[in-house]
Amino acid sequence: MNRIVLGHIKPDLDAVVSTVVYSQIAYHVSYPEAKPFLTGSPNKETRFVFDTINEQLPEVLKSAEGREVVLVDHNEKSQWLEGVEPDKIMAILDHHKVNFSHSEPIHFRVEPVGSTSTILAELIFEHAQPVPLVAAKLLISGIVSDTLMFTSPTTKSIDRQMVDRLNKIARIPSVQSYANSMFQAKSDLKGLSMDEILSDSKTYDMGGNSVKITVVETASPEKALDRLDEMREFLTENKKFESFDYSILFIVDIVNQKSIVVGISDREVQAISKAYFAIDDLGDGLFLSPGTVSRKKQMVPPLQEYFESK
Ligand SMILES: [Mn+2]
Repeated sequence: MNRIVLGHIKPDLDAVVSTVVYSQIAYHVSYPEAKPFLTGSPNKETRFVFDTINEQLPEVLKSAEGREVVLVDHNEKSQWLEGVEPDKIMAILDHHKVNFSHSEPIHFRVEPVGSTSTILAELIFEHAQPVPLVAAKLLISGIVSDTLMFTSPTTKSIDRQMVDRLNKIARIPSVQSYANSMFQAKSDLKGLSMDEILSDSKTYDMGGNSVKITVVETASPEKALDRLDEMREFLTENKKFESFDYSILFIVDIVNQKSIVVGISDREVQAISKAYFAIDDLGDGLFLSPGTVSRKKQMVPPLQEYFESK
């Protein structure tokens, strides 16, 4: 088959799960069939889940050139794999802000829910299709990962409902302790390069400034803080090299629901201290932001507002 299904670049677990499950169910839910590929190397959480479930990961694809594509867990061009062509996009399933237009009607389903895995689960149930055991386990993993076990403010009640329904098939004895092991796997930074540790970044235009927001989600912030100097150095070099105006790092403690915000130079420190309300200055360019876990809902809006009113 020439048609492929892809997640966003720097794929997270939800993106990978969505491509795999999509390829298994597309035909049964009247979507275009497609073969799954990875858009980059999988993170430790993703490896843990696929190892635990004993499912093979798709191969990494370097370019989508010449292929018809289905996009899952993203729609914006900045997130596409190299070589994706707009008029070869056949379908999109996503839960992010829409920044996409197309000259032809395509399969397009975007919902404000906690994960793309949630939407895939809905699709299967709507079509009254049986859920394969592996798909049920993968989808639970994707939902739990993106919603941080339902603690992220992006969580909707449908996310919990889908996990409950899927677990009638998957029969994971305790989804909470399964989630804890996923988060532990994600927090293990041993043997990872800075490029890998800091791979979860997105760049925004904020009042004419290019602002890069990098997120490290961890169940053990101390492991991340051990490598703080390296992180600062990497982000400083990266900012120079890619000429961003600002580069801000959030080390998110997903167990205790708080972030340590890292300013890599004076201008970032100033922006952080002015943009965020109720933030504790810990000194040395570090700030504590209680309750902050979601880039989309909590990190971006205050900064956006700050830069636009500046
Ligand atoms: Mn997602």
